[in-house]
Amino acid sequence: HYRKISALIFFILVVCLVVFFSNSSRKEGAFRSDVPSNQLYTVEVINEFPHDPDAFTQGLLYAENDTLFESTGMNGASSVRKVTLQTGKVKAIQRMPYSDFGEGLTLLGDRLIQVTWRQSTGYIYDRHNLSKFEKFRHGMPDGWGLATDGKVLFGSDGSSTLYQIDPQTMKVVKKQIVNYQGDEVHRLNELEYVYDEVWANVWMTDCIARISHRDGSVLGWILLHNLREGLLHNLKKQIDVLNGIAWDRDGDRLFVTGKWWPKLYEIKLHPLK
Ligand code: DDQ
Ligand code: CA
Repeated sequence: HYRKISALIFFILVVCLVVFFSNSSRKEGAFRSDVPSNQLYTVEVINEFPHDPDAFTQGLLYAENDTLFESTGMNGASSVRKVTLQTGKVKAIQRMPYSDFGEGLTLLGDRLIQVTWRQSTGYIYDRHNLSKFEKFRHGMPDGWGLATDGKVLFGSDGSSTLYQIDPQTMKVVKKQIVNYQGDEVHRLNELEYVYDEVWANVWMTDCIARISHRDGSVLGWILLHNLREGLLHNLKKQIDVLNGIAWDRDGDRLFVTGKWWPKLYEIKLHPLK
């Protein structure tokens, strides 16, 4: 009798596990095995630059003249900074109060716009001296990524929703569920507007999703696991996830880095053969 019950419990457990794993693989577009190869890209490293290994990178953007702006997170270590591409040197920094956890960052005209993690608030800074203009509330439950096409702000909150925010009122004007062939893509993190698409780091993966802001569909996946492998090779200090995409529109250069990564990479995409 006892043996029968334990066999039954074992059987139920196996069924649960099978259902759980088939469900999770169905939902996570990033891990499907039936992705057409013309939607997959690998990256070639064109250049390596130093990056502050104490920067818990949450937002990254290219301004001009080899200058990047970066937002960093962690309570007590959050900041907005202006960084020289070639040296990784911090040229100017605005530190945030301990209570603030810096997240996504974007540049619209002279205004550097940053969201914070859990307060549904953000800050606007003067791009020239990083002085604070104002604090605002955004309509997202959480603040993760931020980008702009020059007209609207694109925002993410760690879910599968891509938000569009009016930069004048800071109100959410549109929400889209990001999906890959109908399956939701969760944990959207740092964002960048590139080639009229919205690119998103998927949190805790070495993947970037190329999202259409027209309908939220994922057009392709960029696979960047080779960067982590390169970093782990000669590592002195702990690193965290891939995070931070920047695009130099005029020079058509792409940059990526990660949280506490000692390097920032200029990359080139190649379709997977
Ligand atoms: N996020 O960037 C993915 C939105 C948050 C990452 C936070 C990871 C570190 C947590 C440390 C907790 C300190 C409050
Ligand atoms: Ca970015």
